[in-house]
Amino acid sequence: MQTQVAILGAGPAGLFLSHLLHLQGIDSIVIESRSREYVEGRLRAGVLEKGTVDALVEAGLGESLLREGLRHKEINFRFGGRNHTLDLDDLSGGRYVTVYGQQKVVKDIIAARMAAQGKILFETKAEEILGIETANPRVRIVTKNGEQQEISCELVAGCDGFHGISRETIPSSILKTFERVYPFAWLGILAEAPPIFNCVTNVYHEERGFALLSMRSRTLSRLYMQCDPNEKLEDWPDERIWDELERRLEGTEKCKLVRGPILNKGITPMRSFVAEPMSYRRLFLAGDSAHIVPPTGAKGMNLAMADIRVLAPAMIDYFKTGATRLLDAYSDTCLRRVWKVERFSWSVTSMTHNFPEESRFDRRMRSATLDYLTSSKASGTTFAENFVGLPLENSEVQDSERDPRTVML
Ligand code: RFL
Ligand code: PHB
Repeated sequence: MQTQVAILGAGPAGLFLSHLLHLQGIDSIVIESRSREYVEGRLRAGVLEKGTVDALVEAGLGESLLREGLRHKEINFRFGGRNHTLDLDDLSGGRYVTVYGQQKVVKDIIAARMAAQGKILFETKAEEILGIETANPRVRIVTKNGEQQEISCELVAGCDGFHGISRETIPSSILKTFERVYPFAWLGILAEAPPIFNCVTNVYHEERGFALLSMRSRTLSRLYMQCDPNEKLEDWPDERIWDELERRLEGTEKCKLVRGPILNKGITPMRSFVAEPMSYRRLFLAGDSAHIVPPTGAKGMNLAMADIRVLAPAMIDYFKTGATRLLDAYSDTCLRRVWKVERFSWSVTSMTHNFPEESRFDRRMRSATLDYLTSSKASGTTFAENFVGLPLENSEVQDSERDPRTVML
């Protein structure tokens, strides 16, 4: 098989890239180890930055998103047993976030790719990327029938998530990784129960720790709380989950969760991770293959889409003009913003989660930080600017600052 761009992974990053390339007449093949049903059903992110929504709409993918997405102009913090609301609209100059499930974004893009006869090879695993230092790299794949094949291409996009194979294709003498693993995980549920607040609510309880109340619709709640990373789902029968969520919500300002059937449960470990550089010769990493953020700031998918908003124009420029300037700058351009988003996600996590072996003093500091955040316009503005999404513009790196290891050939 032959194509212009081989894309590993049919998550939001890989799918969006293949769609944007197609709009400019550039051919790609997406290789995805899982089935279409699995990818479309995978429950994950839910909060989209305005820049992500605008990019999807501009690419003709906004029909359901604009109809079903819930616009949130506020965010709640509940601590000390009371709710405090940040007015994102006011603090960010009229910007907001949209609640729309990641699996719906994935479904929308797959539908558009299928309608355009796009090539997505489901249940096909990318095993190895070969010849990345030559003008014609190849991806060795194994189909669901166990058949081995090769895809030859001009460029490779590594959108295969944190556990994919792309990142390791970069020689170990060049690849640098930065990581922090947190001493807690998130237990997340999707429940058939109306949300009790009309915006995303971060809860901090000095003894019990973090909880998050979000939603997918007016009748579906998406709820999370910090738990021990070694706990298993079997340790958490439904009643225990509801009871624990309620404890974290207790306070002077009363609120009562509406309990309903739990449709989905999962435990997610929490880490911060960045790989540098994000490109090597003809390989370009995007999304979770290059960086992971803890989900507290709701940034992972947005960061993946932001990479593609830089990568797609760079690839298009290369195929249309032969110029490699934008591709050569890709890694540095993205990393500058990636580190700022890492900082935000790490700081919101630290501000709202209890860590083992900390003192009562440390926990009071956390409550004081939240109090400052929700009572100071300066602090609220900083949060809002990051939460609605930092801009992409002005981040292009000058030639003299560029990492020479990322240059294509
Ligand atoms: P994905 O979505 O992991 O897709 C990678 C795809 O690559 C496939 N793959 C391979 N295919 C072929 N051959 C191989 N060798 C392969 N190896 C892997 C995989 O099957 C998969 O389909 O990465 P992508 O596209 O970079 O997208 C990243 C996002 O999925 C992720 O960052 C977000 O879900 C993170 N996240 C959130 N992000 C937000 O922006 N807002 C949120 O509100 C938000 N909430 C969350 C989240 C993630 C969570 N979990 C479960 C980690 C909440 C949670 C609980
Ligand atoms: C979600 O709705 O899934 C969600 C909301 C806020 C977060 C993370 C996830 O920080």
